[in-house]
Amino acid sequence: MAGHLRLVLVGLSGVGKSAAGNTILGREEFPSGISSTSWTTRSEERRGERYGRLVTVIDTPGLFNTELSEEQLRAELQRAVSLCEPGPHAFLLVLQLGRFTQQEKRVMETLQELLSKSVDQFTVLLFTHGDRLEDQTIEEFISEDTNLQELLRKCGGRYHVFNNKDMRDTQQVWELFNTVHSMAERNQQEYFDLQNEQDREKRTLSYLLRLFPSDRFRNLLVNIVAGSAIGAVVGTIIGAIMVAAGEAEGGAAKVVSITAVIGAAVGAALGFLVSKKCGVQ
Ligand SMILES: Nc1nc2c(ncn2[C@@H]2O[C@H](COP(=O)(O)OP(=O)(O)OP(=O)(O)O)[C@@H](O)[C@H]2O)c(=O)[nH]1
Ligand SMILES: [Mg+2]
Repeated sequence: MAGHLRLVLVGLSGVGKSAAGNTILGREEFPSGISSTSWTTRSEERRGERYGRLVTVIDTPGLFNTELSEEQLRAELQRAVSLCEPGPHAFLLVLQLGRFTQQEKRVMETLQELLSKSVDQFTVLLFTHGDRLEDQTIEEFISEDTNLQELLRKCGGRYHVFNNKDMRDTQQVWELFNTVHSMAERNQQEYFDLQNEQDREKRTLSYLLRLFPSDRFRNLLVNIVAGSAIGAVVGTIIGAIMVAAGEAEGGAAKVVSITAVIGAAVGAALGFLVSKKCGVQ
């Protein structure tokens, strides 16, 4: 990974994204606090030098933010990505240590809808309020919530804990950088390229559409499915009658099962014709 590290902070409102950005940069760059004036409503870029390397940090507005519409939020997130051209090495999905809410359960899906499916491959969970842990370990905290474990699994098991009230603790920043570094090495691409990801998704969609090109082909598929369903019902009935008849005669199981299979096939063919005639499609 080249010298310049690029990180985008994302997450719900008020979880400590801006505070985490300040911890990473080692100084108060982003307004952070509980007053409404410190709410982040636009993506902001700040740069600094840490451990001899250039670091760009992008702070973003909170997801499910009541101040912004979904479209405004999408635009701000996409702008965040473009603020760190050619693309971020990592999205730091900030969660505060505490209850894992319904909104947090949906946070990854929301990010994927707003940006791209592949966001999870570039995401590290960043827990703030590390000072709340007290005697508990982060592993114990995670083990108590299956939803949180699920989210963590989606992010390749990558996580870190920050105590933003102790900015002198530079070890926490160093460890985060190491995780981002090894993630970038393991990913096929070193950084998230939004244009590339969106193009790839479009290509997959057009490939699928090409697989089902014409209305005729789609109608044929529907007729086959409808026909098979009708055939299966008819075949089962014929089979059941034959089995009952076979038992009454005391055997001939082979003949009975062959007849049942033929019954199903005839039923399927009939079903197909009937569904076509009746204009299922
Ligand atoms: N004790 C403690 N407080 C923290 C920690 N991280 C953040 N806070 C506090 O949490 C509050 C919200 O932090 P912000 O950084 O403004 O949160 P945000 O996610 O940027 O909020 P929005 O921009 O509104 O989405 C502030 O009062 C911070 O001081 C932490 O690790 N420990
Ligand atoms: Mg903020």
